[in-house]
Amino acid sequence: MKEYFKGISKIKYEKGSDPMTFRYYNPSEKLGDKTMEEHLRFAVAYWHTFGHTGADMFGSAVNKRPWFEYSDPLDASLAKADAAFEFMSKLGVKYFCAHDRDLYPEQETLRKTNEGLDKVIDHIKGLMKGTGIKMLWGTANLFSHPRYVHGAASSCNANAFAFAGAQVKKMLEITKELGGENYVFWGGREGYDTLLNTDMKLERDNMARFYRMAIDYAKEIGFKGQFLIEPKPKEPTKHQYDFDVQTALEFLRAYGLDGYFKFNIEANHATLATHTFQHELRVARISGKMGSIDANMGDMLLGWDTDQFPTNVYDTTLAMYEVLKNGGIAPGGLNFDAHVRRGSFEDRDLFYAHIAGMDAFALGLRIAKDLLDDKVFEKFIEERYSSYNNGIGAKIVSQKVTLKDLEEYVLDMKDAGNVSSRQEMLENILNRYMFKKQ
Ligand code: XLS
Ligand code: CA
Ligand code: CA
Repeated sequence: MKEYFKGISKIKYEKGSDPMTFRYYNPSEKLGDKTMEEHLRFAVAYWHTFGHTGADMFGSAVNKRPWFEYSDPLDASLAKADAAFEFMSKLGVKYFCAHDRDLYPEQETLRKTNEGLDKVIDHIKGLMKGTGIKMLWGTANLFSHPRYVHGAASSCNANAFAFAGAQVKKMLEITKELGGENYVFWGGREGYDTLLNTDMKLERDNMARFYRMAIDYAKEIGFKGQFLIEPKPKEPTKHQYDFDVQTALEFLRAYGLDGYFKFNIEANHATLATHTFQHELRVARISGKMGSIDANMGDMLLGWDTDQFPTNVYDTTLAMYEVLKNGGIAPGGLNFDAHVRRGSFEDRDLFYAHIAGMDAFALGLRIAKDLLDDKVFEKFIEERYSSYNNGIGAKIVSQKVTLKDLEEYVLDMKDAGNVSSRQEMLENILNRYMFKKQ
């Protein structure tokens, strides 16, 4: 088979300074009851890593990948798959995530598209068997084609809704066939640009109907993977209905669908919603809805979804803190929904970028584990809320008091007795764990 990444061999854990090796990610090392590989469950995003051309709204493609050079769509898709599995094997990542259209591009009819897709899936099955690489999640691209100009499940056009349903049906079948462990819904155009032309109630009702159909079909074909919703507040639409975890959860509860879904939480989408990554993970965790992670980061000076490789170790530490507190992320994982910057156009940059992201999360995992083992925040938080353990607090918690009782309790009290929240002290302690020699 043709070799696409010549001169690069299997990436090793070396603890040294060579950026083409891992310094912190040692897959077989045990941290607590799991190996680092089991904790982190890294996945490569097919669309960015193998499909991104580096084009932006001001400039054309800069990434000249060898698998882009085929004019026939089937040849191009097979070459892309070969390159993908060579890359993932050399990197040592055991999972990938993909949209239907990443695997094979749309043809003039859905029938023709599906025929081509089947051929590529056959080929990918062989590659998966040969390498042991698995599918973390599958999804349908319901946003790129012009027919989704007004949305997919929330479109004003019932034909667009029908196309979207047909695509999800096929991709559920494929995800099942490939043993995918999750299935993601990212509602890229499920939102609106102006309320002047929008029947919000019908659009939201239709989205719920769409999810219901997917649940029914998954049952019918015996797909057992976890359904995930990926919140994002905006872009490309002004407002996306799955704005953030809390909003999407409320939507699911309103339609009686919450039992069927968890969330795929993306760092860059959290910050677009003016939340921290940790906030979104926390909301999901305390609701029992942490499903999977799209591991990337945005740029605070740019107001859009830049999908950069995650290298901010504060963020990865606090993310892994939430994951550890959740008892792990499986059957989800950490999918690098990220693309190299336009200036990083050489093929080897794909390795440097993934190594950077994997090491940042591995280091974050090590630090988060130390923080948790020492119960650094737990002890502080326990003490901070201890007024609810006895007296009036315990009565509030057990719902044994009324407003009248509360009035009687405080009527002659001169001072509530607050103590400091010690934010700066805690931030300093976090720094000491961050920069303890790892
Ligand atoms: C776009 C989303 C998308 C989903 C999958 O912003 O991140 O890539 O993860 O459709
Ligand atoms: Ca994503
Ligand atoms: Ca994104």
